[in-house]
Amino acid sequence: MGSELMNAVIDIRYDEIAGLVLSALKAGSDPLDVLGELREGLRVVGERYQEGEYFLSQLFLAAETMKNALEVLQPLLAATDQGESKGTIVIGSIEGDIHDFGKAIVSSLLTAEGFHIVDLGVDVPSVRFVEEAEKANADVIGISALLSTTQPQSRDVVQGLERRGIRDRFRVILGGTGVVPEYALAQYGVDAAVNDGVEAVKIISGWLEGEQR
Ligand code: B12
Repeated sequence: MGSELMNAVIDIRYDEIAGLVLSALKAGSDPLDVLGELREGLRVVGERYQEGEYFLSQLFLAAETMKNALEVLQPLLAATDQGESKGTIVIGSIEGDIHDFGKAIVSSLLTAEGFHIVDLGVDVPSVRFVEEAEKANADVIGISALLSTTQPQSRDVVQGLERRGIRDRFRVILGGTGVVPEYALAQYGVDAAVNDGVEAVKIISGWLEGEQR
């Protein structure tokens, strides 16, 4: 049996969700646990959509529900003392992909850890990741891709860096629900691949706090 928050997402209670998130937080729930429950709800919605039990309209309303929840939750995830930046991360959802909740969440978590985020938005061509990373003198390129059809484009980003002879200047991390880390590492030439934002923060912090390539 899932939690009330998870069920509220599954039942697409988009008008109640903000209040439920607020109550959970007021009752002392950790924002990351709240996020976990919301994600679990979305995972079930995705499954039901895949199995034909939910229609596309319900996928959209579930997204609306998540948006309402994030309005309350996201500022807490991003809370930071705004000290000195620990490094710059250029992030975006790759071309053909408009999923952006995961990108928004991981950006908030990284901001909270003291990283500077350059958000390129959604549907971003691979070449733009390369250009913007160079322009921002970034340390890390973060690619969000939730579709099995869009994930392979992370290879194009890596190859774009190689063609310009600047592969060594950047770490590349692919993220998104459905990303299979071992497969992505073997196939796309990225430095890391994750399907969890907290894990991503650990990896990036490890890279930028001392470790040298
Ligand atoms: C919400 C949603 C939508 C919304 C997106 C709204 C929005 N603004 O983001 C809408 C309705 C628009 C949508 C559309 C579609 N969707 Co959709 N969607 C989902 C759903 C239900 C939830 C995704 C989500 O937001 N999860 C919550 C976030 C917080 O979790 P997350 O993305 O995993 O992110 C975390 C980590 O992965 C990581 N992370 C994420 N990005 C990054 C990036 C970096 C750099 C790093 C380090 C980490 C990181 O950190 C995050 C925090 O922990 C998933 C189901 C699922 N299993 O998740 C399907 C799902 C992803 N969608 C799917 C599909 C098929 C589609 C459509 C093709 C449907 C259609 N026929 O039109 C379209 C494609 C649109 C497009 N071109 O992109 C499939 C993909 C199947 C596949 N393997 O390819 C899924 C898996 C559903 C399913 N089971 O069938 N979708």
